[in-house]
Amino acid sequence: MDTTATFWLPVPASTVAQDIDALWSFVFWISTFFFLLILGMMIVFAIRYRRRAGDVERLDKGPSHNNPLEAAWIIIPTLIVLVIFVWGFRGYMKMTVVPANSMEVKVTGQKWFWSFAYPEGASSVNDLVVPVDTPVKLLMSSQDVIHSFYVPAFRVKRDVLPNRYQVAWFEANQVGEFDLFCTEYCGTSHSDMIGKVRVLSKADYASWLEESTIGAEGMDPVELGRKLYTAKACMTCHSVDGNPGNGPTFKGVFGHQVEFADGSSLMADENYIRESILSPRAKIVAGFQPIMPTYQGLLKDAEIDALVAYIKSLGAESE
Ligand code: HEC
Ligand SMILES: [Cu+2]
Repeated sequence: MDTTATFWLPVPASTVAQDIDALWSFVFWISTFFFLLILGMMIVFAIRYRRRAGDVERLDKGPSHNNPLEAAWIIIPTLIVLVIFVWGFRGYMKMTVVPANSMEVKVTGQKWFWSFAYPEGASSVNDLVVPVDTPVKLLMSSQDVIHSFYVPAFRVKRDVLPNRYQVAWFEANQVGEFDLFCTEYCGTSHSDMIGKVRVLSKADYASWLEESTIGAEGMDPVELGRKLYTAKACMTCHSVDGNPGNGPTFKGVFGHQVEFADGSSLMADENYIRESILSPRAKIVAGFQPIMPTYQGLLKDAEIDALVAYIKSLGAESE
């Protein structure tokens, strides 16, 4: 089995990749062959049968048709497209029918990041972590606009829509890191939705899952908040080191006077943090765009408490 990238295609790192590549090569080389054949004949004929001096009276003397030749160019291409259809349809069925023993990961696309929820409550942002040699079913939906989930090495691509689930599956056949893209290039930052699929050995995956399972009872709220800060993608817009990003830094926010776009201001307390997470549009911090998505329905109460505790702890550190 060839598992390296070629000039044309990236590493075939999933169980369907070889099939798809073989069909792709078949179509590619058939097309190249006919392209060269037809173009070559056009050039040869144009030269050989060009109009020469004294040719005028020969114009009506050519053959009107040729039955064997016409039959050949109907039958041969029909057979070729039938082969492509049957081959392609089999591959399509294989890619569409999710194996019954698949492990399920919930994929959420939103402006502008991916988040993944695994069995046993683990979660991750932008990086999808999966075990090798295991069929993985992706149950995908979007919080806002259409996104498109694409892992070239797996030959898997699927649009991710709001208000309905889309399904895709793959089985990675080698350990490694593979690019993950959003290919819905109709908004400013889909092209920033770049991540990795990290394929781990089964043992490594099991320990990763254990480490990443959050919301464990009795966990220190600040510690839980720190994990949620990464797991729920707050870190894509908010830093904790004092530098503003797409959103204000969390450092020193708590207990400080926040200025809003409408000129009003308020001292940031627990309720303000909570409101900022659940209804980000209620008050817009001066100097920032209202781009924060609402986390209504995405965070449990205990998780909001933990985020508040974490942001509070950052306020204290800065003083
Ligand atoms: C897509 C970018 C983005 C993400 C993701 C995001 N935020 Fe925000 N957030 C913003 C922006 C921009 C503002 C300032 C504008 C506003 O008030 O809506 C903001 C404001 C805030 C504020 C008020 C800050 C202040 O200085 O007054 C809090 C608190 C906050 N976000 C918490 C969170 C938490 C917690 C998360 C993760 C669960 C999160 N945000 C995820 C963009 C984001
Ligand atoms: Cu996108």
